[in-house]
Amino acid sequence: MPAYPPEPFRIKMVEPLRRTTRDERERLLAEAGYNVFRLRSEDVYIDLLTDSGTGAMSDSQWAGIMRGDESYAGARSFYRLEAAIRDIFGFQHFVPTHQGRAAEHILCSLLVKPGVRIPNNGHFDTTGANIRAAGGHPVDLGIEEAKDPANRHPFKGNMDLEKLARFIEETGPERIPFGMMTVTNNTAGGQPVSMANIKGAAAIYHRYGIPFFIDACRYAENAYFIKMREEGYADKAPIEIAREMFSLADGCTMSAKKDALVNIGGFLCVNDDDLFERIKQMLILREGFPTYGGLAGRDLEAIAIGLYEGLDEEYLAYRVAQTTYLGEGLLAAGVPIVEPPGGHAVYVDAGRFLPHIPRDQFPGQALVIEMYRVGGVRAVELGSVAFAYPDPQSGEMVYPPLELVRLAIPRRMYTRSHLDYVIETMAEIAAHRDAVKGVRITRQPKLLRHFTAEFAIVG
Ligand code: P61
Repeated sequence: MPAYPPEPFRIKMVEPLRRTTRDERERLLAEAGYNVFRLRSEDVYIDLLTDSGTGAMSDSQWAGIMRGDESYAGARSFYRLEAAIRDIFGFQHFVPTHQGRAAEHILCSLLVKPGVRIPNNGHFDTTGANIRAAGGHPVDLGIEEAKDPANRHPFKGNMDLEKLARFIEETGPERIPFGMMTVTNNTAGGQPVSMANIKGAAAIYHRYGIPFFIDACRYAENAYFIKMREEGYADKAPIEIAREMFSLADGCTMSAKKDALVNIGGFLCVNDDDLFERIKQMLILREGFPTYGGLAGRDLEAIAIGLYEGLDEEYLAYRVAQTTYLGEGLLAAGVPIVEPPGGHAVYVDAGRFLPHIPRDQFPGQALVIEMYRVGGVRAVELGSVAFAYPDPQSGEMVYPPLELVRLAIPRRMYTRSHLDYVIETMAEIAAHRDAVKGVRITRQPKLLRHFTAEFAIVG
């Protein structure tokens, strides 16, 4: 088993968890239309649905909540956050937003016109959906190694730089209003991107005059991986690595619900003065006045503190070790995962784990249902339910490379014994996996269907 460093904190407040019986869970699943997003959280024992906004805040952050300045304009908490963002991210301008997708929405509504294409190493679903909603096409250009779950490439989240250059030549830079890079690459398994790769992508974008935006939500975990895995960074602090990453870009979108260790919040940064003026107008229309942008003053305060806590090296070492512990534990229990384990989550390769279930019966969703049924553990499908879509021309289904189920670890929340329980649950499923049945969709919306779709068990 890999090393599991003791938690660099102690517990000051507890939240009771309720165990349910298997019969209860069977009934709750049926009532939820076999979609675990529709379960009540109090019916979930270990909730690995997401690491987004689910972590525990520190005593300093809670103290910050009390100090929050709720003035409509010019709040002290805004200036505190501005100082933190300038120190770490270094961009000229920023606006707070209520979460990451609001930053994406503002950026896309200003820059994406029908027919444009936006490259990325891997768009997350909200980013892709915001680009599509504005009439553009998101394009993923991750490296080939990311398609092989057993490949232990140290920077499996990287962009394929040759593909990027070719893509720009073929598309024409005039049809690419901006380019992106997501750190860490969530869709590829929470895998990091190397500094060399970010530098390479920035150079290509800038050669063609294309503004470069980083989707920054797990930037601190990415910085830690660079420190551990990339030559020349071992002696640098994560904050220095982060500063270098952002110095290469023209702006970023950020969901503070991840590496800023808060329950809600986000921001959008840019260097361009004109674009910033337009962003402010759109922000006022959609989110709020530029010094609070859809958040309370206390939220801004908690983000300002959380940004630094999220970059703390001891915290990051513990954080990444937790994910590694869960990932290696699952492998030892005979559960195939995307290797190596990512920063915020372990991604189970449900296609390989349940090979008897065809893709159109959603092996990932089948596994998510079984995890809840057996152990009261909630995970999220990130396979064909989340990502498959009919080709606009031929109408044929376009499937994502892998059928994945993500076990995301909320920050500073679960202990090692919770993770052991998850490993035991998965080992139990492994013992009867041939009996797990596929599902079909009985109801679905047009966009982001995995949130609300309903399912029925096949056979
Ligand atoms: C997550 F099932 N992620 O991973 P917002 N970029 C990236 C993200 O990972 C991300 C956002 C932008 C979530 C929450 C989530 O279908 C889902 O603050 C790389 O959530 O708006 C969010 O940030 C958006 C889970 C989002 C989902 C959409 O769990």
